[in-house]
Amino acid sequence: MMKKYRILLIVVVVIAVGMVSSRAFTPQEESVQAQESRWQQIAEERGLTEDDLVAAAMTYTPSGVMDEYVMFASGGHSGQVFAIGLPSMRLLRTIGVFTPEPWQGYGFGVGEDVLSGGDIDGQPVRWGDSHHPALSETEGDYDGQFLFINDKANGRIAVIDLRDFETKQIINNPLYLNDHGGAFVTPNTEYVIEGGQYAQPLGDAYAPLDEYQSVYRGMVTFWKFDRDAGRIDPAQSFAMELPPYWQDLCDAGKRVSEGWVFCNSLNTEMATGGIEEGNPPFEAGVSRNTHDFLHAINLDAATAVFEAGNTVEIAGMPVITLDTAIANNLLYLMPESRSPHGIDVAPGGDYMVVSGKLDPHVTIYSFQKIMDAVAAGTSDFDSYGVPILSLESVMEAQVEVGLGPLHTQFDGQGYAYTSLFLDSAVARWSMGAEGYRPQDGWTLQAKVPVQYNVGHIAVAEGDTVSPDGNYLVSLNKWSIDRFFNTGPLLPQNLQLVDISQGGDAMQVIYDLPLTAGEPHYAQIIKADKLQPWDVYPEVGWDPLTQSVDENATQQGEESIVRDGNTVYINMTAVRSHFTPEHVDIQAGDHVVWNITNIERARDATHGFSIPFYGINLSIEPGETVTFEFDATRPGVFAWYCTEFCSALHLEMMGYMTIQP
Ligand code: K7E
Ligand code: CUA
Repeated sequence: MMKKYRILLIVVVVIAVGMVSSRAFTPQEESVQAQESRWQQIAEERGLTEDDLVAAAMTYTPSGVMDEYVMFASGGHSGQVFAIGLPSMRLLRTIGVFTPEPWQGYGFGVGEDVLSGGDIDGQPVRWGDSHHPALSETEGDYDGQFLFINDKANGRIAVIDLRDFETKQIINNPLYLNDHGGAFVTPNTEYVIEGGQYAQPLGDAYAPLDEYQSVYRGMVTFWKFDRDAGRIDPAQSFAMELPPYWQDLCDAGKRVSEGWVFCNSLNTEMATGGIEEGNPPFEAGVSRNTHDFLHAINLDAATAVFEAGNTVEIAGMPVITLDTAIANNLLYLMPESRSPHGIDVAPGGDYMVVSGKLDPHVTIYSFQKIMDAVAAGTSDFDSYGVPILSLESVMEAQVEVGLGPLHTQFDGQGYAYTSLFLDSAVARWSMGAEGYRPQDGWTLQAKVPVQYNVGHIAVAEGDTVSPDGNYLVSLNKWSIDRFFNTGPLLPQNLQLVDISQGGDAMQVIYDLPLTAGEPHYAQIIKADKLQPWDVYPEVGWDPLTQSVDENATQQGEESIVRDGNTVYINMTAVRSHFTPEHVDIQAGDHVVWNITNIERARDATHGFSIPFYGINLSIEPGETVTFEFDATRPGVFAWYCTEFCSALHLEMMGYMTIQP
């Protein structure tokens, strides 16, 4: 398809140029020529190259045409998630996750049940650093049902239901106040993995920094996902204590390595900083050793240990202690290049790729060799007694890719792609193993410059058992000179790269500035795997339970009922009125207000806002919402619908009067 467009374009350009001849044209030919001339004229006026025209043709999506892929990008410290269409790179949807979001009415009257799930010791935390999104998987392939994402800043995990693209659950990890190695799912989404990052005493306890080696610990948590309930089930979840290295990213084994989990780490030096006390600063202290440790965790065996009750409880969370993990052969360490970043399991589950930020290579580990080394045993242990497998025994290959390698993804042609932060480039290299590209060996194939400072990359379905390839998105931290200057705070730049052609052909074909937090990582799913609802299945739908709320107000049943100081308002919304239109109450009343949008038409969303009381709702067709507040301030409050829903939308309002 893409190849066809490219050829077509070149043909059109050639024809247009060829038309500069003197023979007389029929009127039909003249009209075609006028069209083509216009096209060529624009290209000339704007100084577009042939590559530019190819890029335009690959990404331009005519009105009404749908995108082939949907990318879910984290919103960084905006605490949100973005759904972006590919190849058009159009922003399709913002999803409020850790942060109240007014357009969706999330956290302004409703949504508090979800947001408060992430409270920490009763303390509301209303922002997050949404970091690594993870689509739910079935047999290692995205199934389009759920999306998980971690909050790096506060150590939390959220669950988004992709039937309505809404956040259903936020769960706080009681062991830790930060995380990084999450969210990643096991191949059938039995577990959502949340690894820690900055070591601390487990259970959010206090200990001075000079007790770092004895009391501070790393951890990884395995949150059990209940697919039917669409929720993480904390009662079935457990964690594992790890040495106080800074576990960084994790990835679940798949296919041959299913049942194992891999986490890389930095700061095996166990540096605690303190430049003000004459210690090496963190950035030097954590990079003194030539190697850090890749962790291999036998999750299947760990689950058996958990189910046997061989855990201790810390802050309510069952934890497999480090000693238990060692005694049950659950944990192995392998050297990896210093200050590594990224651990990515290849589609076959047979190889693990680790980048060393300060090493121009990626290192490829063989799962079979790891298993052989485990079976052979080792006499090398770290200071906590965790067995260390030698690098020679588990390494398959190293490929020199460039400066500052971070993250790797895969395509369906046996290539791997690694982001190069310092080079501001993406490298394509061949995987020289059976099932990939044995004919090419483990070699660098090509690099494409990106603008600038790329962190993660995402290939279409590029971390599943069957990557699509075709497109790669480079999530760049800096945009510098790519866009009109809007002041010193600049957007991040997401660049779409065409990787459909093999060999050394890779081309940046679109730049998307995003102005909300740091869109840190993304996953790209084939659009037809998503089955979102057009409207809620039935009138009176509660999106939190994904079922009809029996207390929902149905048409003809609208009412205002007083019970002592509590006033129940049962309202419907339909173009272009709310029923009832008057609410007269007393100061001091407690108000329980239910509104059902009884529409069945697509896109017939109604908003609802009350001034002063901070109420702002988005009520989608079929949805019912209930919110409560105390009528503390008397006065006249005009509510109105905030969605321009019809010609008489302005009239879609009502009065709440509160008598002193
Ligand atoms: Cu996803 Cu640095 Cu947080 Cu890479 S990690 S950029
Ligand atoms: Cu409903 Cu405007």
